[in-house]
Amino acid sequence: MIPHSHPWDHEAQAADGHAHAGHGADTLHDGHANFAGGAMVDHRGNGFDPHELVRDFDWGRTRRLASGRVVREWELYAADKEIEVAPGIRFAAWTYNGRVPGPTLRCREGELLRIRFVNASEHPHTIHFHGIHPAAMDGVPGLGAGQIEPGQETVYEFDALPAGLHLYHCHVRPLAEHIAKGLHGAFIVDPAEGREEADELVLVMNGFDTNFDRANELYAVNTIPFAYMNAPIQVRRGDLVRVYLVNMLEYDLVNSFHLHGNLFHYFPTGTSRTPSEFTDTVMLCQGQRGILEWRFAHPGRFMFHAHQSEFTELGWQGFFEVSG
Ligand SMILES: [Cu+2]
Repeated sequence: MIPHSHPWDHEAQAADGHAHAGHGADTLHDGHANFAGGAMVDHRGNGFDPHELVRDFDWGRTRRLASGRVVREWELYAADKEIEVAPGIRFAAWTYNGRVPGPTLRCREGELLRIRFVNASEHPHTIHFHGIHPAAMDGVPGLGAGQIEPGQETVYEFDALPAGLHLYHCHVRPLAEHIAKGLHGAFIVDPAEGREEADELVLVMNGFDTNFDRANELYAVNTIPFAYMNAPIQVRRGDLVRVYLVNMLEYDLVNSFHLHGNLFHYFPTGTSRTPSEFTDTVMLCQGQRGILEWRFAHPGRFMFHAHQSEFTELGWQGFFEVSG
């Protein structure tokens, strides 16, 4: 259990919460907020690493029908899995494909999508996708295949529509528990004409209720608190950075994303090619998502974090390290 007087270092963050360059390789003991004593989560033991999944897009397998249409297929399985969400803190997660968040499913507008879902968990689950599809493919108990019992499987099939940034999650009750235990992921439908070449990143905002009081003790992007403080996300000055940002946080009404030293163009749900805002902070309810685009004008380290300071201090913060 995590005590509410959490074990990591607030003062360090206050003293060193600014972007600066030339820090060298020692990212563990340079005074940034982190777990006490520089302790680390065992990513290998978890079987997934936030530094890899930030750029991991799962395009599935494709084949072409006689009509010329592309069918894109994935296999997802639900599995119960204990993961380490803070040093020494084990959390009984429910996962898609053994990771939290689940794979970032990516496809092109207009393709036919087929997702085989196998429930290898001890609890009933579904996959509910956001997007446009028939009711029977909605992944909700009582509709179509409904709730998928342990050991059972189903296939969700629908058109990739509309272009934009969407998400998927389990829709079995109690819903908050099924989402918060880890059954959530990003779902990207690229526009038919594509998007401008960019350094693309996926950031799924989540958190963990480690003592089952229906409030989070830990906050993060891509599951592991402080992961991108320990090892910043590497980007290059002048490159177009495109972030696919999804809020899956349970138990708190809102979440937010704030970027230091820059502003970004914001495309809510990624459905329009015209940004709604040029800003440095956006606020999202659960299920809200958007695409952020910007270029770093200066080298060095730039923080990004929730602009709810409580979330920041409980783990939802990171660095971009800009080279060149
Ligand atoms: Cu579920």
